[in-house]
Amino acid sequence: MAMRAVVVGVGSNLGAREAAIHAARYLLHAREGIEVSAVSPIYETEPLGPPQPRYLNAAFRLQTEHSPTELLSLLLRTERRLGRRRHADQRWGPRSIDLDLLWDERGPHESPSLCVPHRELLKRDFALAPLLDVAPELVATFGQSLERLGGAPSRWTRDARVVAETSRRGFEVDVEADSLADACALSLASGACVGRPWSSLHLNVEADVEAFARTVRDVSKRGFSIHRVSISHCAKSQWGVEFHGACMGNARLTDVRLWTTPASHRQIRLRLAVRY
Ligand code: A4P
Ligand code: MG
Repeated sequence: MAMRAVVVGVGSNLGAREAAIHAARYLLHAREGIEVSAVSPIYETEPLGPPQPRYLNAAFRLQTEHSPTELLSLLLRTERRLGRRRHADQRWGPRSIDLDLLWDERGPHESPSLCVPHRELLKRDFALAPLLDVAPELVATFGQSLERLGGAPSRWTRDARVVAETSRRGFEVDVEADSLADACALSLASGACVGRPWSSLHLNVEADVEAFARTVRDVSKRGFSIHRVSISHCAKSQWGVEFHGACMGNARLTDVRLWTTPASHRQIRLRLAVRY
């Protein structure tokens, strides 16, 4: 199937919202057959629906060869990997990440599980504004609907509340990673994108530190360069892994530690320190 453009709407109002948006971008970009070609600004918006925290909303433009239904299952899987748990009784309730297929260059799609363009699109400024940022060719089609809703919501700025989510101890993203390399790259991507000194990641994967050291090579294939890796056996049968000198943009990874605890060898915790 030939590549075409689609736009995915992103929303988050629980946890480290901005990190979740960047992590979603990374996870989608890392899939075969998907390239994230544009990312809108991030808007902070008033919640629609029951009382709940404010949202961060954005949109990704993708070049993809996947069918709409394949894309929907990829989006749902990506939401699960970022800790989204659905509650059947909670329509429009708070969520760590929401990924909706807003628009498809190939035209409308209607099936029991998927409707594109998204059914609520024309009623939502928080979806329309970022959509038009990444698909300006749609201004003629959807611009008037956005004006009717009062225009674009005010641009998000790094306000105190957002900083509080991610400063001091850093932020946490709960991820089910397919591999440690994936988890590490993901953590780097989300940490480096938001410019925070620390990110920490809880993994539910079966792995040991030797396997981790081997997969570090895979991490470097994803655009990070790593110069030195060392593994040490810490007290109380805890393992530590450190590596130094990974780069992403102007970020310099200065320290990485990975450890398992004797109580739960399946729980692996990864903490990364990134300096700017
Ligand atoms: N589905 C059908 N069409 C689509 C599509 N185009 N994209 C089906 C994605 N999914 C689509 O999704 C339920 C099912 O919709 C999917 O499994 C798929 O088969 P969901 O995200 O679990 O649904 P939900 O959240 O319970 O309800 P709904 O109506 O989809 O919620 P929305 O539309 O996602 O809205 N306020 C602000 N400011 N910003 C927001 O982003 N988001 C919501 C949730 C509420 N309030 C908000 C925001
Ligand atoms: Mg949704």
